[in-house]
This record gives sequence, structure tokens and C-alpha cells, in this order.
Amino acid sequence: MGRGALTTFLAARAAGRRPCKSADGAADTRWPVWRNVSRIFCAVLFAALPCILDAAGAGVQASSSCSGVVYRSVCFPQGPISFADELVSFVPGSGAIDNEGKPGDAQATLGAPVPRPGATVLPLGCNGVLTLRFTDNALVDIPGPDLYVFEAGDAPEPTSIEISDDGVRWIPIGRVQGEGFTQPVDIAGRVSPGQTFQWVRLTNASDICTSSWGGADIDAVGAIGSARRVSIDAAVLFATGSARLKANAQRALTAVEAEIRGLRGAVRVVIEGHTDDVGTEASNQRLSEARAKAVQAHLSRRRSFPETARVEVVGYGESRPQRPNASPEQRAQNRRVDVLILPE
Ligand SMILES: [Ca+2]
Ligand SMILES: [Ca+2]
Repeated sequence: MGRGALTTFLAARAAGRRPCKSADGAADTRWPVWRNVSRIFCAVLFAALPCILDAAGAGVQASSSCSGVVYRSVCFPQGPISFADELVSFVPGSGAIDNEGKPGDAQATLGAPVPRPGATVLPLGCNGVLTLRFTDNALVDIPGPDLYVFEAGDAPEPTSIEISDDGVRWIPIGRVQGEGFTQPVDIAGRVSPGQTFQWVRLTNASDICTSSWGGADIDAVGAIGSARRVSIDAAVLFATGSARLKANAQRALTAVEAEIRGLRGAVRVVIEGHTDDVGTEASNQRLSEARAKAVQAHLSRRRSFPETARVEVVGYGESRPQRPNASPEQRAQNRRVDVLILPE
């Protein structure tokens, strides 16, 4: 490490910043030699695990300019819940193998990006399609980038992005190709204000897929524009067909009520009612609206909503199932009340 680099390093420490990586991540690609020297310096001088993690790209700390956590220089205001939670499906394309000739692990794309080296990623392969879902959060449009695809290959390849609010109807967002490890995506102009999305679909852009190792290597997918989502089983709140809260319903609402009470600043709270597909569409629509209103009224009586919160009630009937309504278990999962907490 040269004198200039050492001065920069110490200045960063004095300023309370983490010196292993620049604020915009430029050091990772512009000065690879200094990056390695910095890692050794960090390990020897401070023996600090967070420092090593940061140099490796994990980025798990809040910073002065980020209210959540930073992963590889990208701020995720809602922290670890920002990332995709569930693998819906993966259809590998040709050449969907890693450098050792092994197929990737689609589960590895869930959760936060993994520190490298040794990161497990998913090669999409030529025409490969990966569908993921957010469950404890949802994607929403905010000013600037809303979604990040963490791509781990040395030569990131174009990937088409689609999003959906029901897993059936898909909105094409466009094609992304990052110059580094992250690929920012802005959904503005393609969605309605305040609309939330749980599904994301990544498809390898086949027209440029020419190598034997086709497609991008996906590490993680995170929503920087993220709404907190809490789903409550309707069976613990209501009797069958009823919109009157059970006597002990408060027990199931305690956790989300505590979250709502803790909200600060301008936020939007949306209470959504959902049913399965049993009965008529019209009756399910009425029931879902009535149940969402019952939850909102109950929380209002308890003065749970901060004055700065804008509260909305929506009934979606049977139009947004979480599962295909193909079994009693799946129908039960679709009967629910969702509470979404969004940035204003
Ligand atoms: Ca999540
Ligand atoms: Ca945006």
C-alpha cells in the first residue's frame, strides 16, 4: 500500500467511513491491486470481520446516507427483507452450467447477495427463465432505481426483466446489462403509482447468447423500492364467510400493529382483503372489502395508525391468489388479509 493509499485509508477511518470500498464501489474495478492490498491491510491491522466482508462485497452495514443496509454499494432501505424470498420456477436454458460444468442452484438466488469468492450463483443458460417472488416485501416504484439484479459473471449478459402483481399478467420492464456486478432497473413509466409487485421474471436474452456458457449468472434480486408486506391468515381473523373479527383476532394482529405504531414520517398503509375462488366473484369481492375494512376499523379504534400515515383499504376478491387454488391447502393460503407499508 502506497503512502497516498494509506493516507486515504486513514482519512476514511477518521471520517468514520469503511475504507475497504469506495462509496460508489469504483475501487473494486478501477484499482484491483489496491483492493487486494486493502483486504490484507484491513485483516492484519484491524482483524475486523465486517471489514473483510465489505471488501468481499457483502456490505451488511448501514451507512450515514442509507437508512437500511448496503450491499455492494447499493442501499436497500428495508434491509435484508428487500430480497426475493421464494423460488417460483426455473427453466434452465442450454449451457446453464457454471465454470466447473455443474448446474446452478436456483435456491441460491434467494436472499441477499453472497460474499465472494465462493459465491453460489445460478447460470440462466441460453433462453433460461427464472421466476422469483417476494413474500415479506413487495416491489414498488420510487424515485430512481427500484430493482437490482446482482449478476456475478465476469461478462454480464443482457437479461430481460418482467414483473407481475398476480404471477399471471406480466409487465415487460426492459433489458438490462450491467457493467459491473449490479444491474439497476427503474420500473417508472411502466406501472401505476403505488402499484406493488411480488413476482419478478428474468429471461436470458437469447439473440446474443452465443457462448457455450449461456446467460447471466444470477446471485440475487433485490427491491430497493420496497414495501413491507405482512400476510395474515383469514382463518385466524374471521369465521367462514364472515367479515366480523373473531374475539381473539387481536392476537394475530399484535405484531403488525406494533410495526404500524412504530412508523415515522409520511407512509402509506394499505390493508388488502383476499379470498379463494370458492363462491361467485361478486360475493368474494364484497367479502374481501368488508374484511379489509373490519381490520382497518379495529386498528383505528385502537389508535394504531400514526397521524402521518395515509391508510387505504382495498378488496381484491379472488383476483390475486398466492397459489393456484388447486387444493384445500392452497385455497387456505389465498384467504388472507395483507398489510402493506409503503414509502409515500
Ligand atoms: Ca424479501
Ligand atoms: Ca423508480
